[in-house]
Amino acid sequence: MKTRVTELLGIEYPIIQGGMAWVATHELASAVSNAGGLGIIGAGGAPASWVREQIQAAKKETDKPFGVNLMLMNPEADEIAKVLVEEKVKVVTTGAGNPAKYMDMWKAAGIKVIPVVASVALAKLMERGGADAVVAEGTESGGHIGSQTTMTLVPQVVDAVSIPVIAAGGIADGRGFAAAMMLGAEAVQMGTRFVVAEESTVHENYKDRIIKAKDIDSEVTGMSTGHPIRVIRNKMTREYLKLEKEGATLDELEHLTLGALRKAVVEGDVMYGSVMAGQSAGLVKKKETCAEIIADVMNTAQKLLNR
Ligand code: TUI
Repeated sequence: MKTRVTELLGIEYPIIQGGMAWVATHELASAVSNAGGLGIIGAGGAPASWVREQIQAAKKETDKPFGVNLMLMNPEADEIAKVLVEEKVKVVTTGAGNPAKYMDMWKAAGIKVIPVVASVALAKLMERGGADAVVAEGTESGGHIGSQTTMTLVPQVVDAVSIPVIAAGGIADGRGFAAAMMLGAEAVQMGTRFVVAEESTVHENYKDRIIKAKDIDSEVTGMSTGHPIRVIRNKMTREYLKLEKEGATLDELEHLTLGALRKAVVEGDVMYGSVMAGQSAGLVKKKETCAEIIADVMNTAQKLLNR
């Protein structure tokens, strides 16, 4: 399928893998790129040296384009922004902030810049700043989220900018893909479904928890801290939400979540860890290779769109 996004990125299918902290390693990114989508390495909160190693490993595993997501709250964000230029990364997505201060440097290096936005205002600002496309991410997504739903955000961003829009949040199959196209998107970004991919290196307990998840199993922590994070409900979230309701301090809340994502992804502690996932977890039913996931999404979508 050809869209402005496949042309821009030089990929076969308009499917981008979310740049998930701790989850989106070079193994997952190169598998998605080799399957014809755009794989993304997620810098998350990792040091710049780790990001460089991941990029170098991915280059050995694929000759197709791949990208890196810079999570802008990373304390080494400035350094990572430079590593992306030095390593000649082709595509950068950003999350959890405004990447304006890096835009000129990245554009001068010929990098395709695709900020993730959760509002029309930021989408317009990013277009003015030289972004090549935007990911419009709805509140159905996992991890750090905005408040608009995908259904309402995507068409409003499409109307507000001329650059291509990539839809994210709640999309995990060909039906979601087709719906996103109807809203005016020219590609989709999927995270949760790729967490469960065979090539994903996350702990099996994490994958099993997503596969087991029902529609209502996610909730949002951190509303009061200004950093709302969607995760699968467990002992940690119950404790967190109780403390949040009782007016706990930022310090107390942070103590509970500190290292919690690592605990879930690496140690497989899905009771006390932070099991970030989108509302689409209820749609994810089995472990498959990235190639099988992409083929399934595209087959269903093509049938629906050609009707
Ligand atoms: O970034 C994400 N999702 C993430 S990042 C992450 S790691 C993390 N861990 C602990 C605390 C915070 C983050 C887990 N999941 N998605 C992209 C995204 N960006 N969604 C929403 C936004 C966003 C929100 C506010 C982008 C910009 C923004 O404000 C811009 C401004 O003006 O500062």
